[in-house]
Amino acid sequence: MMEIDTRYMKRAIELARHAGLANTSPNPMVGAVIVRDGMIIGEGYHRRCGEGHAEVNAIASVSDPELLKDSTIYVTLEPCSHYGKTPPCSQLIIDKGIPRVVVGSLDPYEKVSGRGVKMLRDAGIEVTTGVLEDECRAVNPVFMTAHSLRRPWVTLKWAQSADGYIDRLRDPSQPPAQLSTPLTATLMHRQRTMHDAIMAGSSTVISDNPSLTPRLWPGRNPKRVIMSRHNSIPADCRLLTDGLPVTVSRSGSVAEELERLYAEGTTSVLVEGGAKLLQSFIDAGLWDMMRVETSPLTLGEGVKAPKVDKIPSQSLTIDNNRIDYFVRDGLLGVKNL
Ligand code: AOF
Ligand code: ZN
Repeated sequence: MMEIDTRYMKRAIELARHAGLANTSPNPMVGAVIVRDGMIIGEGYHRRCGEGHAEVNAIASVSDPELLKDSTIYVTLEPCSHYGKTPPCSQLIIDKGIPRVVVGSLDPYEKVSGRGVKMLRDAGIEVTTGVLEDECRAVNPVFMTAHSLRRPWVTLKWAQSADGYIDRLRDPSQPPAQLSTPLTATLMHRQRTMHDAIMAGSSTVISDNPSLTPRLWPGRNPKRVIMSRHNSIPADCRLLTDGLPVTVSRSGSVAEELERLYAEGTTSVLVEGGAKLLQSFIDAGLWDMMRVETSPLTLGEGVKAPKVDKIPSQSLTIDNNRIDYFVRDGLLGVKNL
């Protein structure tokens, strides 16, 4: 049985990944497969936040509902037990008379967290848990991290010169030093679409006048957050005048701001600078991934890049820029980011 369960769970994981994080977030990517008599009779995955869960789509794909009464459903994540944007999948499984459920990983989200499995078992359904558990968790490092630590996943991102500066010394009338390339900038915009929120400090807003939108990549606009405890932001800056939502936060510490963001349902935040704000996340140990892009250009003097202890990174080179990905110690599923 074990080997067979593993085979179908692998397929469910494949389906889960079809969706793409930018489409499902803040929800997880989830896949489901329905098997009867050694044959797959239904498949589905969660396509987009707010739409049907994986189980709903898999069940809907089965040609004859009678077949469900003698089938097994494989799901990468514990079926939900709560009324969220959609009704509980565990209830649907019970109503459809599916006699066996195989679950990859439990759901750390507090409204579900074990209750889905309990609801199924209480209804007399045979439930097997923990099949390819690590692989299933690794599909959703952001969702798993956010709900286990009860704070959003934090990505820190900056570009620096070969001699370690993120910008030259200049006044706001001059443009920022151009350290990324057109291609790496486009990829950064893709990263933006994969986060629920983008954050910058007030000094960066004053000096760079950024938009913080993913305009070079199709997809959603994440929430925009400016950390501004002391400074006032120029009323005519892009963030305040482009008509898109923006929050100016007066939180006293980055931990306090993460708490506020998690409470409003934000599961990931991309921190784009400046150096002081990035350093405060590093010093507090509140980060999961850092993406550091190093250009071959030298600036000679300027604003120093944040300091990172020597930890291993995975690197790649695009154009002539090296991009290092640092990952928090103990983080799960990182190879899949
Ligand atoms: C999903 N897709 O396939 C599964 C999920 O607000 P709702 O109703 O969409 O519920 C979202 C929660 O449901 C999510 O945080 C997770 O705990 C659970 N399972 N979610 O988006 C799915 N199975
Ligand atoms: Zn569900």
